[in-house]
Amino acid sequence: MTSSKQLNKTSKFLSLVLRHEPEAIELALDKNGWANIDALISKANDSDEANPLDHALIQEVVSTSDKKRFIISDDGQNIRANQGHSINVDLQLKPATPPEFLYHGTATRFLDSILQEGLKPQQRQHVHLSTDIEIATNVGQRYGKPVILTIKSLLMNEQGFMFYLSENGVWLTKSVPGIYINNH
Ligand code: HQG
Repeated sequence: MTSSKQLNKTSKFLSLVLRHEPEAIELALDKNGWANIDALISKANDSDEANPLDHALIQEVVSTSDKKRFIISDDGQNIRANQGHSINVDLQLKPATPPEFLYHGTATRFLDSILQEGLKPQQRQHVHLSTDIEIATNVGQRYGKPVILTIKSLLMNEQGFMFYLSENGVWLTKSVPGIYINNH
């Protein structure tokens, strides 16, 4: 059994190379964000940054990830992050109809700017939204005192904005104009 500290460290490492900086270990992702697992293991173990990585540890991180951050391809050869990328990958997400409201957790210090210019994806490819207020609160408190924004997602969708549901249940959209945001 691997310790949760070790799993957490490896999960952060996988997030870094599969979402943000594959070049940190000279790893190639395909256009859909997949990395070959053998290549990932060998490149990770050649770099100083990583814990020793092997198939069993990767499998354990994937299956114990609370947010199901990663997915292994059906043939077992490849792995990718389900969402959260800053690099430009095509996850081939299908447009989906969102519920009437979705929630976005942020920090109070961002509020003025968000209400003025809307929600932007910042470093990532999408704005991340949740059906669950508790999850949104946890997301928001990563940056300070959390505040939950209610997004009129169905109305947005009816007015032409596309929504996508990631493999791990996160709702994604390109941006949210201020008129669709309620600050309570
Ligand atoms: C804020 C984690 C000022 C936005 C989580 C957020 C999530 C603005 C921050 C996932 C703004 C970006 C994503 C504007 C947006 N002015 N601030 N106009 N528009 N912001 O981390 O949604 O654990 O890129 O509110 O669980 O916090 O990594 O996005 O506070 O699902 O798997 O700019 O990351 O997942 O922060 O988090 P992020 P996020 P993992």
